[in-house]
Amino acid sequence: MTNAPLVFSTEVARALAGGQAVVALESTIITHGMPWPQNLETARMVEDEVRTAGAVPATIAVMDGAIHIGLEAAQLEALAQASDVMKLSRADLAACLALGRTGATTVAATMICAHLAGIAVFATGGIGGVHRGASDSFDISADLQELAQTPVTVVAAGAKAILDLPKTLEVLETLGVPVIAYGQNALPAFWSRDSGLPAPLRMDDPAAIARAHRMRAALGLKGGQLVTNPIPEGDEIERATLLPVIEQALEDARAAGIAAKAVTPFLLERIFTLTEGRSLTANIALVRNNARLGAAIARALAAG
Ligand code: PSU
Ligand code: MN
Repeated sequence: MTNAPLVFSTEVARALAGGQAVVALESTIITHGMPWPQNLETARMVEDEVRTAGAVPATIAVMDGAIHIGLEAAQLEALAQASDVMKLSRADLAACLALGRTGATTVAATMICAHLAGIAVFATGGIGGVHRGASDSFDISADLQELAQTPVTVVAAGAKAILDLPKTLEVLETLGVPVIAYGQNALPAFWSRDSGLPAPLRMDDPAAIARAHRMRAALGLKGGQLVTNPIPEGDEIERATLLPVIEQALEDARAAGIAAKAVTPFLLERIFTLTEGRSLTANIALVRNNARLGAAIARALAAG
């Protein structure tokens, strides 16, 4: 058991007590990844997607000195409109709680909280990774280290094309993190289905992903799995369309001197503007798609 200050929503508490399938959802995508009001609409749609697929959603955030596992409707709305929300990773989760501040959990922090709560599956949009120019900036997301040490299966649409994808794969391999493409050979690249890189592993069935999750535990292996789920065909933005936009956004970030935690939110916002909102539409579609796959994996795990 844990001494962590966890507060469960009624829906999630009941599901966990009954051994039902539960899917964790992050909150940084709400506070730092999407503009108001689409952030709230998306958060609600993603939760409903999980429910329709037969699992219970647990959106995770820090509020009022506690880690909330599952947010009530009013809490979700308050978070989506809040300003001065901390973007939490492993480094600042405890500090945010100690200070009584409001914090949104990134992939890394959501994995920590999900594991404390006994939730094994987590669906999101994209994970953080090795940033372009990391050999100078040393900017490598803490999400990668977390995947190496916390036993949660994370469903994402790949790493964002704003990152250095080959280096991200190399670091994941070094850290012993399985990177599984769902239903195809290629690693997906968030807004596009194909990064041009082969994924290290492929699985076509949620039950196989659940078996591999259990097998890692049986072998005593630390860490989670990264499942990369391609964005649905009708929703993707071709790589050729995105690459110049990404170059422009990176150039704007350099010119504005953006660093550290501000990089990813800045780039997402610039790409949203430069694609006249198309990137957001695609982002919403892929998160919903990941919620469905996460629910299927959670159901396979709950079925034993
Ligand atoms: N996926 C999205 N939008 C986001 C993120 C992921 O579709 O905003 C967030 C996640 O919370 C991820 C974080 O953990 O970006 C990575 O931030 P950084 O590069 O600073 O580690
Ligand atoms: Mn970073």
